[in-house]
Order: sequence, then C-alpha cells, then structure tokens
Amino acid sequence: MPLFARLEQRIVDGERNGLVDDLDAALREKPPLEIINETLLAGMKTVGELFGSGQMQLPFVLQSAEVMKAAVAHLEPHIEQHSEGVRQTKGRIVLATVKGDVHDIGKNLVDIILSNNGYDVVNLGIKQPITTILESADEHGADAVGMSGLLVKSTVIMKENLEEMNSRGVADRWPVLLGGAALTRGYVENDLAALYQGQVHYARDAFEGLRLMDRIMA
Ligand code: B1M
Repeated sequence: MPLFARLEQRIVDGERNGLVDDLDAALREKPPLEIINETLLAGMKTVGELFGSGQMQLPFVLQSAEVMKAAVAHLEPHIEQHSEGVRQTKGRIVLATVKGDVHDIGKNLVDIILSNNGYDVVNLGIKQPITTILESADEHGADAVGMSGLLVKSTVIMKENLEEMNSRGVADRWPVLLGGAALTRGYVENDLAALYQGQVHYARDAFEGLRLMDRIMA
C-alpha cells in the first residue's frame, strides 16, 4: 500500500507498529500540517463513519484516537513556528472541552495551531465546568475563551455556559470561540450570538480558529 494510504489506514485500524517510521517518511514528502489535515483526519473521518453506522465498536474507536494522538504528538515538533524572533505573545486563550465531553483531539489541534502562531494557550483539558474555565481565564488574564465539544449534548452545555457568562456579567470581558463537530455555523451565529451579550464566534476548524483569534486581537 502507498505510504499515505497506509498512514490513513493505520488511524482506522488503530495500528501503532511502524507508525513512527511511516510518519518520518511522510515528513520527507509533505509538511506536518498537510499530513495531519489530508491524511490523518481522513482516517478519523472514516472511524467516525464506521462507528456511526455500527461497524466499529467503541474500544476500537479509542484505539484509533490513541494512534491519532501519538501521530500528532510525533509531528508537532516539526510544525513551523510562526512567532518571530523573541517570542512576543499575540494574545492568550483559555481552551477547554466542555463539561461531560471527553473528545479532545480537535481541541488539541486548535492548541497546536494557535501555539505555533504566537498565542499563549492555557489548555484545561476535558470535561471542564464553566466555573473552572472562567476562574482560569481570570487567573491567566485571558483575552478569549475557547470551548470545544463534539456531543450534541455539548451544544446545550455551551449555550448554558454563555448564559452563565451573561449572568456573571463577564460577557464583554471574554470573546468566545466555539468549535466541534456537533456545532453548526447557523446555531452559533444566529441562536447563540442572539443570546450572548459579548462576541461569540464559530470555528469550523483549527485554522478558522486562528483567523478568528487574529481578528479578535486586531
Ligand atoms: Co465519540 N462520538 N463518543 N469518541 N467520537 C462522536 C463525536 C460521534 C459523532 C460518533 C458517531 O456517532 N458517529 C458521537 C456523538 C453523537 C452525538 O452526540 N449525537 C460520539 C459518541 C456517541 C460517543 C460516546 C457517547 C460513545 C459511548 O460512550 N457510547 C462517548 C462519549 C463520551 C463523553 O464524551 N462523555 C464517546 C467516546 C469517544 C472516544 C473516547 C472513544 C473517542 C475520543 C477520544 C479523544 O478525543 N481523546 C471518540 C472519538 C474519536 C469520536 C469520533 C469518531 C472522532 C472525533 C475526532 O477526534 N475527530 C467522533 C465522530 C465524528 O466526529 N464524526 C465521535 C477528529 C477531530 C480533529 O475533529 O474534534 O471535530 P473535531 O475537531 C475539528 C473541528 O470540529 C474543529 O477543529 C478540528 C479540526 O481542525 N474544532 C474546533 C474542534 N474544537 C474546536 C474548538 C475551537 C475551534 C475549532 O475553538 C475553541
């Protein structure tokens, strides 16, 4: 099987043996972000489809996710840093997967892209209640708050989180960046924007997250 097809299949099969050798070979042909976006994410998409149609059981999804994480971790040091010379931060964001949700591959990609483009990222991890997110944003003097979630339930949690930020009177303090597979642009830009008293933005992927942060900080 050709190299990139094999790498994609490794994600689907959750196969770690030979992963590093294949990644190193891939790095000689393409930049790391291209490998992540074109090859590894295609594998995760197939995993999602197989799981959604009942053809793959959860433990195997977890195995695929672990291989995906290992692959991204191996590629990350090779991603070009876009922050010039003496590192000057473009801004700081507190990032978390919302309460009740364990999905973190997308959030961690957002962390990598923002960190490699001059932002300070405080990554709180998974299943984070809004109280913790806001305490951290306050403690770190964050310029924005980012929430990720992949479950349909998480879209409801995000709405509750924004309502909580309204009622605490901190909406004008922190623009909010939202992302994750269960969200739609319409839901964020119409429904959530109508209720949140500050700025709320939808990012389809990590690169849109970067563009939005650049706009927020401009
Ligand atoms: Co689960 N899972 N999962 N899962 N899982 C989904 C989300 C699901 C759609 C699968 C399916 O049914 N087809 C489904 C949700 C259905 C729903 O809610 N309607 C589902 C389910 C049901 C579950 C469980 C409930 C299963 C169970 O226990 N019976 C359970 C939930 C546990 C919980 O959260 N409490 C569960 C568990 C798991 C694993 C642990 C096995 C594993 C996660 C491992 C991990 O993350 N460490 C897992 C996985 C891997 C998936 C799928 C297959 C792949 C997710 C992924 O990593 N995609 C997923 C299927 C799918 O999404 N179609 C599925 C790759 C990743 C890069 O994409 O995170 O969307 P994503 O990130 C993108 C963008 O969305 C965006 O940028 C990234 C790309 O650049 N983005 C942001 C994301 N966050 C952002 C934040 C931003 C900006 C952009 O700014 C802040």
